[in-house]
Amino acid sequence: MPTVTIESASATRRVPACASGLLAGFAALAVAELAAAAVRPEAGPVTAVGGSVVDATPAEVKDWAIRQFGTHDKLVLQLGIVVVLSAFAVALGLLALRHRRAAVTGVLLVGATGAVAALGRPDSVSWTDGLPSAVGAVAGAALLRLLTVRLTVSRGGVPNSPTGGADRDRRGFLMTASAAAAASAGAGVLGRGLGSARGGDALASRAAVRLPAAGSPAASVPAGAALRIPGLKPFTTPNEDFYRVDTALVVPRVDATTWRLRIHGRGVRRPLGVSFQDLLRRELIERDITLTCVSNEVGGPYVGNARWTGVRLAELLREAGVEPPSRGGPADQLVSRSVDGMTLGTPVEEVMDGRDAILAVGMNGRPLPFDHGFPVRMVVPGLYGYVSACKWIEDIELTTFADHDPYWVKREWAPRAPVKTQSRIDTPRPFARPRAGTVMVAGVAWAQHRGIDRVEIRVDDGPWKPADLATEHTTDTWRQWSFPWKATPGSHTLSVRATDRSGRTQPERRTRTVPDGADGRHSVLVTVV
Ligand SMILES: Nc1nc2c(c(=O)[nH]1)N[C@H]1C(S)=C(S)[C@@H](COP(=O)(O)O)O[C@H]1N2
Ligand SMILES: [Mo]
Repeated sequence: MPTVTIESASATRRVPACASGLLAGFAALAVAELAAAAVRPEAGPVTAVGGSVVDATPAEVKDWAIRQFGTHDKLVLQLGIVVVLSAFAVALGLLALRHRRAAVTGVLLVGATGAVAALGRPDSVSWTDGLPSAVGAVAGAALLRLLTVRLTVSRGGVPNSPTGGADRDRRGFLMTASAAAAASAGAGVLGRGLGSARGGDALASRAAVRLPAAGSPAASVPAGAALRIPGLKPFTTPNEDFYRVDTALVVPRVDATTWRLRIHGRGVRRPLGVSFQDLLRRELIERDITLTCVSNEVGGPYVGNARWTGVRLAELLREAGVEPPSRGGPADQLVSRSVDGMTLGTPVEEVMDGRDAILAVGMNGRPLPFDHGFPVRMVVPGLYGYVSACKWIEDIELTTFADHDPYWVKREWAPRAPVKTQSRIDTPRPFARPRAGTVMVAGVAWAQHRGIDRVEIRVDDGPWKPADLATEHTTDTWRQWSFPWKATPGSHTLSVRATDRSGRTQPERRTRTVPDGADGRHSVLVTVV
């Protein structure tokens, strides 16, 4: 039964072929990771390809990903890339059975894609960023060749190891495969270790920061501004709980001792270069400001309130000779750029109109956490994060809206985006089952830099009734509210709406987050028992 023999022989070769492909892919990634640790952690293939995918993702899909996976979106993306790479690896392993040279070339091509992605990243500074993918691919290709030589069909159409040699071959394959797996694991672990050790200078520089007392401290939060109601988010968001939204697959670790910020561009009469120490030597201000993401859905979690310490951005701009457009300045857009190549565009007028636009060095009394922009970030009250809150900032260019589209504006988001008036019910939670009687409904409302004047609650289709507003701290912070509800048994929908100081009440109609923030009212369905 010669047919059966050949069939089963090829089946027994398919499993090791798949394994060879996977091992080659694993080795390629591990070696690339090790090389990236030496070159630049961000130049690793998964990070580089991931970054390119993030940049190419349409706003709709990105918002969907943020909704589905929240802050885990980046982990999901990287796992996705590893899954796709594994599928490629298996396919190439199988291909190697018949067309070994094509399969080896395939590995090199995948590596070339990684190298091109790494070199194309906005923060790529040198051709060496292409090395990790290239070196990894060469290692993977070599291993694939080595492992599949024994599996390859000889010219006669039967495996080139006749009976007797088969055992020896299997043993040889297993030994090579195990050695390769062990070496790859070692390279991967070593690479990761070296990669995090590289951030050592940044870690040490952050640990050494002593924030001087602010010359202009924040007003203390009035007792009546922070309600204590179970389930209501605290007035000041702890750093650990503060939402994080950015495109960084590897959080930049910037060494504050070598960090510098450049201010230059149109209408800048005296370009400035300032160090972290320069900033700390200036008068520091401390302000409570609520930051909101434009991707926050109605009722969503991407809003937080912190006490920011830093220098007045307008003051630095004036020292550089910048005039706002209303005083004849030629630049109407301030483009901030981060160390990872992100660009954000802020209206110069707003930054210089007297509001507390801050180059922040501190968050809730501590140096900025790495996740939130260490050593320095921008915060501008009243504007969504994507048009104001540049983290890991290193460059400020004065330009115009006509001349420059920053990152998000190139991707369907509006060039100008003041925060929309919003309110959220924190408690009861959706689908909660409170007992009949008085149920405390509570939440927050925000209209940064305008202020909240009224919050109202509606039960089902009943009339809007005023909620009790907590004391206003400043117009730049959110405002808590509560509403003692006489709950009767059954299913009920609680809705909230806020009115800001300009007299605008949140509209009923919901709009999408793209292009300039969601509109509409939050509601929660509960069953009173
Ligand atoms: N460098 C950099 N800065 C950035 C971003 C980014 O992707 N990269 N995202 C912006 C967006 S969309 C928001 S909402 C805020 C979020 O700041 P947080 O992560 O500290 O909450 O940072 C802004 N600054
Ligand atoms: Mo955002």
